[in-house]
Amino acid sequence: MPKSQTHVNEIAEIALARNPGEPEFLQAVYEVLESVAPVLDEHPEFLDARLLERLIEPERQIMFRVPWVDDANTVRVNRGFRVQFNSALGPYKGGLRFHSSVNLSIVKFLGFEQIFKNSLTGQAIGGGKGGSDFDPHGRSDGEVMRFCQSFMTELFRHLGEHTDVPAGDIGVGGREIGYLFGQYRRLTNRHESGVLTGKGTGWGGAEVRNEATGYGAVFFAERMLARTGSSVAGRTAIVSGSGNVATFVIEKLRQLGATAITVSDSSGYVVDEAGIDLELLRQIKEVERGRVSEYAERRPGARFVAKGNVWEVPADLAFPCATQNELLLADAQRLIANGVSLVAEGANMPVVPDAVHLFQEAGVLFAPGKAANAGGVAASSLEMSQNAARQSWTFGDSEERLRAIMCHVHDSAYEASERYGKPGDYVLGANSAGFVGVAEAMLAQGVV
Ligand code: NDP
Ligand code: 2IT
Repeated sequence: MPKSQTHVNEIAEIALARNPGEPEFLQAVYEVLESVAPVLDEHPEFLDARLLERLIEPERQIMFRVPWVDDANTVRVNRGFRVQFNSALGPYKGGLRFHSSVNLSIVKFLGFEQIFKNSLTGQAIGGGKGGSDFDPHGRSDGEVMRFCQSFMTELFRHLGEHTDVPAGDIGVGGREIGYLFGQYRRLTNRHESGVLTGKGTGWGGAEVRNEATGYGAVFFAERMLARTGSSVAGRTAIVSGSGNVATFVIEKLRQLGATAITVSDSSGYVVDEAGIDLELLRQIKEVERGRVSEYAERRPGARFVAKGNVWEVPADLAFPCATQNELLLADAQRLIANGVSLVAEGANMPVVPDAVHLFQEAGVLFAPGKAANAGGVAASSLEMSQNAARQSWTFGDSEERLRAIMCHVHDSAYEASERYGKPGDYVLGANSAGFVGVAEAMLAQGVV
């Protein structure tokens, strides 16, 4: 066995021994380890410096109590997390997730993915992630505000524009970022715009940050298709989720002449063959904070399928945009049988490893999340630049910069897939290109 492969196997064993009971984190680590042996063959200095062993160990992990009082005057206690994974390329950067399923394994998997994603963007941002097991569903604005204030009352001491810069993720959107920023400002007596991204455009937020993850995923898909002489125009798409990423995937697909026909949430999915009506969806999800089933009730011709999943619906393109491990092997078999030609991960790690392999064997174009959904964090980095320079750029200029970054991410991943012997394997390409960027920085900065 080549030395590189023996080393990778040793690192996999160390990961398992050090992180028992963390299946999502181990899944994310193994997926990267599967790609990096050819990089170590080319760069034995990475192996000698034991960079992989350092990479899988977060620089710092913070866990804290978040006490708050609900509307019925009952005391509630949640757990808060921030995993500051790697700062070789820049301040820790990555979102906050508020969802009942959040635990250390999930925050670590997300933080680990973020290192490679952020490296791929070419922006000066390190990797981190955080969140809480707080469930915002059904909570009043006042409850969400009090929770955010309590969360920030502990987290603020670990943040800073040059230290760690959170943003949104599942359950954390513009409303939550507003409350978090307000509390940070009160505690520090500093209007430090660059400490959080995803802010409102009237108070330091950047144009296109809100749209960026979804738009970026479609730009990435369009670039993949262009390589094969095709495009999204005239195609149908199935999209899972109905939050930030899903809605802006749908919007950009429509602008480019494709039709998205599904959305979902944790209770089921909606099919609307005429194309999802975004105005109605936003009214229900963002204004009323309701469920996708209400969309089907109000939209003639649409139907709601309780508990099913969108992968049952035939289409040309698939964009999983809800959560991790939401597309299983049987779903991949079904999609392939239905003739899907491209799958792009808007969410982080939504497709299980066996299903990824099956898509690749079947010749389906497959875009891994750490490349396809990098537009969100890339636009966050643009927001940090604007905050530092006390500027704000126009929507058109910002969207053009986002498109250019997604082309760069695509081309870096594609070129790395060629270099390491599997042209068009974007998993190999994204992992290896992302790894080389951060590994070179770590090597240059010594054993720290
Ligand atoms: P939102 O909170 O805006 O939306 C999440 C959507 O996914 C909701 O429709 C939600 O339905 C559904 N969902 C969440 N968890 C589950 C679950 N366990 N089972 C079924 N459905 C679920 O989040 P985002 O759109 O921001 O994030 C979606 C994905 O994209 C996540 O994987 C996130 O990490 C990733 N991502 C987000 C970025 C961003 O900028 N926001 C950037 C890059 C990646 P319900 O309301 O029923 O829970
Ligand atoms: O998964 C992700 O890349 C995000 N949730 C966005 C992170 C960010 O800092 O904008």
